[in-house]
Amino acid sequence: MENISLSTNAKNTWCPGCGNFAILNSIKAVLGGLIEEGFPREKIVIVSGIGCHAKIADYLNVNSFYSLHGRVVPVCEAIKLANPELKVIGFAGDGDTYGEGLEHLIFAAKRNIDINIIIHNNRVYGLTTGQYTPTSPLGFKGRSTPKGTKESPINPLELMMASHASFIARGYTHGIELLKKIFKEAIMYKGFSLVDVLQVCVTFFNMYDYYNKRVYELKDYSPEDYSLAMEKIKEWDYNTDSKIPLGIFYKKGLSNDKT
Ligand SMILES: Cc1ncc(C[n+]2csc(CCOP(=O)(O)OP(=O)(O)O)c2C)c(N)n1
Ligand code: SF4
Ligand SMILES: [Mg+2]
Repeated sequence: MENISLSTNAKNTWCPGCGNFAILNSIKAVLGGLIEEGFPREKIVIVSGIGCHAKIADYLNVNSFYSLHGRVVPVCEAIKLANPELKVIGFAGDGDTYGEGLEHLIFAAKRNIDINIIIHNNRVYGLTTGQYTPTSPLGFKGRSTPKGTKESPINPLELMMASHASFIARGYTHGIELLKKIFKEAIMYKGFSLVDVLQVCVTFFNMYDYYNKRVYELKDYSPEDYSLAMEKIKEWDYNTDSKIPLGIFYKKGLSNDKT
């Protein structure tokens, strides 16, 4: 049996307390488990964008492709089309994929390409030091909006529902067990899967207190019901004080022919 270490020698430069550590540790556990069960490590490929999240490619010892800002999804699609046997996982930022490159996400969902996209949704541009993104709340004060943004955020999960995504989930970086469960199911799903992770950026948008008071896990819930999924996805619109459901909102029972 292979000695499964997915760590690398790269120096980690994320800020102490950054939610990206939870994503890294969860994915290491899930991929390590898959490899232990016999899935060939060489058939796993990860793709990252540009941003703090993207450094995950340096910290995970599997095949990886560091792409361009906003271009995680087309690179994942191209790899999958070139070799459908590969398991392709994209790690993207909220600025990276809900802003620049959003059209790729919509079409990958619509076409049901068999890739897994994980969004480190810290609702801010972390690497470039704190500008607003499509998921920053109304009034967000950052480097580019010192008086507060006048735009309301989008709910990316609602957008994914409207784009016919087959698998839609939300995780949170404070709660690694749930994150592992969601990642495993999304990675094993045959079809397009999107996991939006509320990833706290402690330096530019520390939302731990806000999230900790509101998050709850979906239980006794059927993810195959489109209307119910839409209702749950709309429960929190990224702006309000409502509760924030976590888990798998939607999962189509039968996926189409992917490629
Ligand atoms: C085409 C292009 N546009 C803009 C940039 C500058 N840029 C680098 S990272 C970044 C934002 C990163 O924010 P996000 O995707 O949310 O990732 P995070 O750092 O928060 O993980 C921007 C605008 C770039 N590198 N390339
Ligand atoms: S700036 Fe934010 S997202 Fe980037 S490493 Fe620091 S805490 Fe994490
Ligand atoms: Mg971001």
